[in-house]
Amino acid sequence: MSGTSRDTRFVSRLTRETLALVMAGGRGSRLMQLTAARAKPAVPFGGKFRIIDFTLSNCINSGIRRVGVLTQYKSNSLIRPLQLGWSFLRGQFGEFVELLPAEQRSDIPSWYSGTADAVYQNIDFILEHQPAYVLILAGDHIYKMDYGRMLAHHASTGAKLTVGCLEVPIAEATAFGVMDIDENTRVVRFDEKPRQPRPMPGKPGSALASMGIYVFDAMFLLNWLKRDAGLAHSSHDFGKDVVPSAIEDGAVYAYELTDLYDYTKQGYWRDVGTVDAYWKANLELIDVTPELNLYDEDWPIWTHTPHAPPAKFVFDEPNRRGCATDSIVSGGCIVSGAQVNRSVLFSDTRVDTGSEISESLLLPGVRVGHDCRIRKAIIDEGCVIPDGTVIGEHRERDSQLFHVSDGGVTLVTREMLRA
Ligand code: ADQ
Ligand code: ADP
Repeated sequence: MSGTSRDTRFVSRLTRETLALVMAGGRGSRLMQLTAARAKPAVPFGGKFRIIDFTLSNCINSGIRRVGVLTQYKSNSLIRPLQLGWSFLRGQFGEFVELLPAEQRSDIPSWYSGTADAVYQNIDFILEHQPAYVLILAGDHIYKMDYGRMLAHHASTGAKLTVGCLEVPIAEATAFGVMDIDENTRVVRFDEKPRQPRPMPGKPGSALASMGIYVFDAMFLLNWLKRDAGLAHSSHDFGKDVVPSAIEDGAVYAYELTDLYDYTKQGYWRDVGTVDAYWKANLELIDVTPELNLYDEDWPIWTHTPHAPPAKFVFDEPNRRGCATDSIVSGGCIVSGAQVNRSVLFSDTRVDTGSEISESLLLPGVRVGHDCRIRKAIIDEGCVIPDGTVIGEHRERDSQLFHVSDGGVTLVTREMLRA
């Protein structure tokens, strides 16, 4: 037992000496019109959360309480939710979640060119806090991860840089940084988005993919950022430039994502970067025992919760039950004489008499009129769907008015309804 408590203190020291930087500036263009007006990390997810809440909750739950959020594209969409939901760390104990908008770094006139440049332009922020370790994270993935374990791995291998990774199907690996590791988990090769990804030894169907998250020794990071900034041919990106060059120093190791409660299993992780993947990851939450459990009290997902009355289901005369089955229904929703099945109703949505909703996501504030039929759709924030609308039954007609994904999910936004 004494070994265990020593290990715990060893990890808590590491997390206390860590500064996390969450990169939240990418556009996420494959989410189509969902990111026309907001950054990908600000996209609503799971009924009441936003995508970035998962990364930030991982930090807090891991005991990392010094967090900077680097924003760029549509930073306004992140400012309000972060101020409202994440200002409970007020800095009294040196704990904070702080927004770092790109435009504040006025001595460098350009916008960030790559992820390494984004961090380089915030070098003063790192120097100010003097961390021993810098944890660089992406704000646009849905996952649960104890970063303490990754830090412990970093410290025990003697790494200068540790790359978080996971096993992915080889067919999907072209979208990732793909690495080879030796028996000590040292990275011996790293290819960013390779055309022909190399399989893992003995596992022809899988590749070891970078999660795009990194633990750096702070000094090592600062040196690399300065070196990379001076290279004219560099795109100043961690995956493209910094990691592949740094492995030549021999001090780059890999840490594989494990489940929070079962070390032998890979943990839950989803890139919700496409309309289909976003739709699917939301619907998976409805499963009886979903892989991503939002009800786990040991690993709570924090968010800004708007004041809203409880959800309400109304029996509308003469004979219409208002009900939702196999669904997630958030605060402020009213389902009146309508049938909702296998769907996620985000905060403050209304569905009126005679309407039928299935396999759909109604984002915050959506209003669905009466006698609508909506199937396999994502209805964006604030849309007002007129009475009698049918979505998801005539693909050709839907694609003229809305966006229909390869997987047949219809995305509807306010702009499309206005057109
Ligand atoms: P990509 O998925 O291409 O590859 P990238 O576009 O570099 O990721 O963005 C990484 C993260 O940084 C995202 O969260 C994005 O929002 C953010 N970001 C991008 N540019 C930014 C900027 N200028 N300012 C602030 N934030 C910014 C990366 C790695 C791969 C790895 C995948 C895993 O390069 O090796 O496999 O992530 O998804
Ligand atoms: P996707 O994964 O859908 O292609 P990303 O968020 O990964 O979208 O963006 C692709 C690249 O384009 C990233 O390197 C990102 O930083 C860059 N990018 C997107 N929007 C902007 C922006 N407004 N300013 C600067 N870079 C951007």
